[in-house]
Amino acid sequence: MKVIRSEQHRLHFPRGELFGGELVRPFECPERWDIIVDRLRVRGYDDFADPGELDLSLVQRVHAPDFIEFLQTAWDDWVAADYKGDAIAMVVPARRMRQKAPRFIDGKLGYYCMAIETAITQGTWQAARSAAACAVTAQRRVAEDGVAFALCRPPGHHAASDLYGGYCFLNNAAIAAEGFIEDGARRVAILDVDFHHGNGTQDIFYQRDDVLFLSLHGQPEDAFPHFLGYADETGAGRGEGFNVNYPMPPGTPYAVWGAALDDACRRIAAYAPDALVVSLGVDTFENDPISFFKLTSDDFSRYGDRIGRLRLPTLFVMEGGYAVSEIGVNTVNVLDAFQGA
Ligand code: Q9C
Ligand code: ZN
Repeated sequence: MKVIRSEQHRLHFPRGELFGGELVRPFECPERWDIIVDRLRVRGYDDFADPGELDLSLVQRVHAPDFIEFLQTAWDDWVAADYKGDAIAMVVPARRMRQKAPRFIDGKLGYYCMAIETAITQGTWQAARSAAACAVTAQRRVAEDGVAFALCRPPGHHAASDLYGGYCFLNNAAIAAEGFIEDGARRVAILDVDFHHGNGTQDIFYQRDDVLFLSLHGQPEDAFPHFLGYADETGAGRGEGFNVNYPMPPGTPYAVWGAALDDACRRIAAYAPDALVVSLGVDTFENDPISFFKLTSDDFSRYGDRIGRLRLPTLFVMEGGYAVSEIGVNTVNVLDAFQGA
């Protein structure tokens, strides 16, 4: 299986993440990427490549022009305001306030932000671009090989057309789905197995019937992103019935999670997509520091096999996973079992 990854991910690593009222070392750290690469090599993956130049027209199909412009200029605006730290949103357009992008950077950050733990730094835009380029380059590879892995960092599934946050800036999986459609796919399914609800991906495709979105995640009553991901969110307009959420409670074991995955896989098979994008977050792991499901490392093999038995052209896109020492084993267990299915 071809692995597309970029060293440019290192350009994004904020000094701190706002967590529990403290600035802590970000959970979404560069070592995540290193440990996945190490494990891939141990398991015999040797076909690594850099991404090609990012096709901005695909990014523009997913993200609003003013949002792309914001991501490109936010750091320079922040520095021009003479701030010394990383760029963090503080004031957001809450209920009954005007939803209008202001001129000053503090206001812009809040306008485009869905969760303020996520800081923007000097290299954030370049790193986000490289992750999206990985997704698109890997997507093009699926036509030849039937499968590919985009080792994206930063992740993408919380990013909506005009929102960043939850460690995400550009929605890598959504951009890749648009790549499949540009290459002739009539239907694409996106299966989001990250612990967190893929609010950005859901929102981007909510009104569409050519992209089926399914997400297994911690229920919004208890889990980030808190304000989307309920089971009654089923799509709108032509998209009605093409959005499927599986919210699950704290302590969910594989017996329950795997049954939800099986239901999702049956729906995907019935939809008969031309391609499948898997938003692969491994923060469902029992020892993840910020999540509450109870999957074991062996369970990642179990579900990799289930996805493999769909026999679909499949793109894996890396999302979350914060138990850093086990992130490699858990991620590669999915890929190995997929290939062995
Ligand atoms: N107490 C991804 O996995 N903070 N993003 C959660 C929990 C944000 C996760 C705080 C988590 C974002 C791609
Ligand atoms: Zn996650």
